[in-house]
Amino acid sequence: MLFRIAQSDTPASSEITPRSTYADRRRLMLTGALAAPWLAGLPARTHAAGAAKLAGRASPLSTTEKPTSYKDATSYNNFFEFGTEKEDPARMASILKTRPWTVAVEGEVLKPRSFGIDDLLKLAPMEERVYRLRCVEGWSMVIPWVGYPLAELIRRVEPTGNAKYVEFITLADKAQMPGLWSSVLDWPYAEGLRLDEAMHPLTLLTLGIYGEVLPNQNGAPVRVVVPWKYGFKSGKSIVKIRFTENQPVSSWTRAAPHEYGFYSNVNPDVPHPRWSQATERRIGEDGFRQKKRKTLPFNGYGDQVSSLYAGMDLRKFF
Ligand SMILES: Nc1nc2c(c(=O)[nH]1)N[C@H]1C(S)=C(S)[C@@H](COP(=O)(O)O)O[C@H]1N2
Ligand SMILES: [Mo]
Repeated sequence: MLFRIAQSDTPASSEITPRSTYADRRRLMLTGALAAPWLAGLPARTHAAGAAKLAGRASPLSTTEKPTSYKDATSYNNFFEFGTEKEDPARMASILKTRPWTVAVEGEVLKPRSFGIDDLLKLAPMEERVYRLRCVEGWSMVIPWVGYPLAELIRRVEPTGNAKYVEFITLADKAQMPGLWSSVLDWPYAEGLRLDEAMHPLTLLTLGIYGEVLPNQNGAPVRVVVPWKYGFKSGKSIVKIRFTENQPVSSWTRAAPHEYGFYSNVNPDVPHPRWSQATERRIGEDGFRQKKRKTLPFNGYGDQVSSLYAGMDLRKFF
């Protein structure tokens, strides 16, 4: 049984959201535009059966690129807690219990506290941010994420003057996550950002995609999305957010420090030791003669974020 989000919990601003046309336009043309339920003002039924709606107001920070299909975005995933194959999370993550759920916020903050998932759902007005996400493996997607800036949460816990970094710890429960029996990574999956990166308006505390609550395979019930960094920086199913003075060690850095640095900004000029990062494959465009896309510095978000790294040698701090 999937839960419903009570209307009264939903911020008013999210109720005036124009329904975005994430639909695969080609498919739309094939099935006939008039058949598209959202054009008739009816709820879209193209997604997960019974999934709760989670709307967000359209954001000027969204890309105008065509979103990846819902099917691809929810069936080609990295979520190693459920296995290392791309189709494992969609097959295995349905057993994850996402309620009740709490996120403990601790460390260098004046007001440490736990947020229940219902607290997080009404903490700030929901926005829809259509962002590119590029995996370090060399593929990318465009996904309409629903959430609000992580800065909204950070402001409420009041970081101390010692807080320089934010660490994200994600769920590690062997009873629900078969991938934890493998030692491919050190569990729990941990990631980190510098405080100013975490406070950046693009960094999204994410609770939904495509107008619905997050499917489990995409990191339910709450994850972060950091669009200018490789996908692994965007931890899923977060249970703890810790503010620290010292730079935390991420799971991927611990596993292979010369391959995955703390920053992991998308950078076509810094190849992964085992492959180039100059181009990428957009999921859904994998036709036989499909040309790869050029990878952009900071995944195309350079205008907004390059100032965070002024004066830094991004080859050294990869
Ligand atoms: N907890 C956890 N978070 C994770 C991962 C993971 O294995 N475990 N994989 C990361 C990687 S490598 C990528 S590319 C993105 C994929 O997000 P998506 O499946 O929603 O597209 O999630 C990231 N977050
Ligand atoms: Mo990734």
